[in-house]
Amino acid sequence: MHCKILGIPVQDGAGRMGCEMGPSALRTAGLVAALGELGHQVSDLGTVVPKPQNVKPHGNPALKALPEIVAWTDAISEASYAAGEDGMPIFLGGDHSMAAGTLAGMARRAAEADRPLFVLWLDAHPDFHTLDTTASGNLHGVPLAYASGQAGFDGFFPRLHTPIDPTRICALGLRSVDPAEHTALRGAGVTVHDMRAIDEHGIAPLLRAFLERVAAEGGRLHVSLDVDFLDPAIAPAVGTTVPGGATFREAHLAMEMLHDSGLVTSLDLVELNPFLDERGRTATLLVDLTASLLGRRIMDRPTRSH
Ligand code: 5AB
Ligand code: MN
Ligand code: MN
Ligand code: MN
Repeated sequence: MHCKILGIPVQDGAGRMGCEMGPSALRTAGLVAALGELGHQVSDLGTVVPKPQNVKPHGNPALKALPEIVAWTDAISEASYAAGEDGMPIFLGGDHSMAAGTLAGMARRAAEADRPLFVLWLDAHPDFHTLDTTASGNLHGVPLAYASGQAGFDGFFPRLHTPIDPTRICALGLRSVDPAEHTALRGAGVTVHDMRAIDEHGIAPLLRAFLERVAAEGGRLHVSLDVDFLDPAIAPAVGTTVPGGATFREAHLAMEMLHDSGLVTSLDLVELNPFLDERGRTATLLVDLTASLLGRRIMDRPTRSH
């Protein structure tokens, strides 16, 4: 596999500063070496730079940094589209607003290859607000709604080449959903497995069912991993901690299953705030999870799980 690493140091979408240090922390924690040790070719494509542009004022007075995030989204869309020509792009965030661009770029790539794009959204939150419904105004809470073509972004965010079909999105690990997001997720037909579902069924059957669908439809799969998917006890370096997240083994198992599926074509690592970390442990955990997704395993397995 040719892994293409792209740094996206956006932090204006989050409520607090620090995510701009995320790409540096992930590189410092040894991401390139970890992937190299698994036999992958790794290219570091460097860092995305935002493309400033005129954005008209929006009616929602709560919105924060709209022109900045629009500038990032445009640049990220183009850069991720370019990176997605071949190999496996790994996007190092950066707050989750960057997924507006990575999803747009990967959806455009998939459409050109005549393949449906599926999204696995690993997060405590669905990030399914529109510019009109967000109460915090923090734009890391909107990328999934934007990329799946929900109303209200026209004339503000860059026009989508290919909106992602919301029924091809699976959100796993949710435990903080705002009322407007709840309504919108149900209306759009997003598959949601909240933490309760993981508690009741285990993460494996929920993920397996989704992966079987992706395979059956010949899809590509983009994985968006928000640090707050993980329990804050193992991943403290995030501004939006919510108790009751995925455990160390649940997260690794998900990554191991994703690897075995052979379906993953791109990955976001987002919301790491190194200013809040404890001696790099969250950055190190993210590197280890990425390694599991790219083939690191405890023991050889006689058969694939899919
Ligand atoms: B994250 C909240 N829904 O809109 C909002 O960390 C949280 O990228 C958004 O998932 C969390 O501010 C965004 C309350
Ligand atoms: Mn453009
Ligand atoms: Mn998120
Ligand atoms: Mn989140």
